[in-house]
Amino acid sequence: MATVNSMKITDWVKPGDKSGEFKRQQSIFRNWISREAGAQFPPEKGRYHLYVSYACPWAHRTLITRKLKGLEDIISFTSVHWHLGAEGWRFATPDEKLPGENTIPDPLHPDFTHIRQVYFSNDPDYSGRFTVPVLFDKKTKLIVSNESSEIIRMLYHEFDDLLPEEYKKIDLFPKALQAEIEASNDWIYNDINNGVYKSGFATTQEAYEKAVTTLFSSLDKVEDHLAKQQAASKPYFFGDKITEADIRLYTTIVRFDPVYVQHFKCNLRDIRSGFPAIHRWVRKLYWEIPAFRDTTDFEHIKFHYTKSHKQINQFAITPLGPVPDILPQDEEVRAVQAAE
Ligand SMILES: N[C@@H](CCC(=O)N[C@@H](CS)C(=O)NCC(=O)O)C(=O)O
Repeated sequence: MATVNSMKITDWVKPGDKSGEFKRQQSIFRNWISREAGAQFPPEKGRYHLYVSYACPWAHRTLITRKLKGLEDIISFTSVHWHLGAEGWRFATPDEKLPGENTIPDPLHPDFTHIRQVYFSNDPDYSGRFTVPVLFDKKTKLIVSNESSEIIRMLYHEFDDLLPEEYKKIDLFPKALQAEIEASNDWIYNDINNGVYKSGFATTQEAYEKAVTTLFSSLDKVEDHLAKQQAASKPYFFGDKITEADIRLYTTIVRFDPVYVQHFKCNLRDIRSGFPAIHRWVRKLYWEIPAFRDTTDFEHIKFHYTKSHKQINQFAITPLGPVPDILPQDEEVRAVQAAE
């Protein structure tokens, strides 16, 4: 059985930890692509590769950003298979037909079967977790970064010299909003993005209740905020342009009803019946912006969580609902329709 710091890959809470709380580890590879002269990792077309999983909300951030910034021909990517087993993420085999563009064997290392081999090829003594996303430099064969919050920021402007004007001008982290975005990232990460995991992986009642009540009070805060924005005809988190705040919140919200409500016990309410402004916002992104819809794969998402986390779902049965995974923009659940 594979171990990480004497923990099994599938131990989400350290065995014997009396708090029962899930604690996410820090990412280890923290280099930057930079267009400054002499940079170790300069922006170049075709040089970098993203290893992602369509299931993973952190990796999903990088796929959305890559597409919003028009970097499809500049940065290649591979998605792993949706199943996370005892050896961590694995690549699809050549005979497997899986949904999602580029869910294929590792095109850079045809003999690699697992993401862990990419980590060990950089550091044979690597003792952290084998997480996605991984931003890989094909030229030096080095991992640039395995931290999604930093990878997305490298994509905002470092490649701009290679991009046409229409993409160059897309600014997902505008100066005037940076302080507000940073402030919202802080509580949205702790309470919502990571909050669903803290709720789902908790091994004590206390740890679960603390996480789930914090999660829902922060969802209420998001609901109030988006309702005010929408009342002022501003569809996105910070106005009428998409920013990092939308990307980071979306990847959790789009998974909420299909997975987190039942699998992670985040069930005080669901989005479609309990948070009208969030529901409007997430559907606008999904249905109107291809960078969101085309990178969202509900089969990877549902199968990954329900068939990988055996300690939560022993028989790996994937619930059929909710139906549909996401509602069309002009349709509401019956109770909402009736109330209208
Ligand atoms: N801080 C990292 C977290 C990434 C992360 O935890 N990814 C999960 C998938 S959702 C993973 O690969 N987990 C595998 C493992 O922990 O063994 C980031 O944001 O890039």
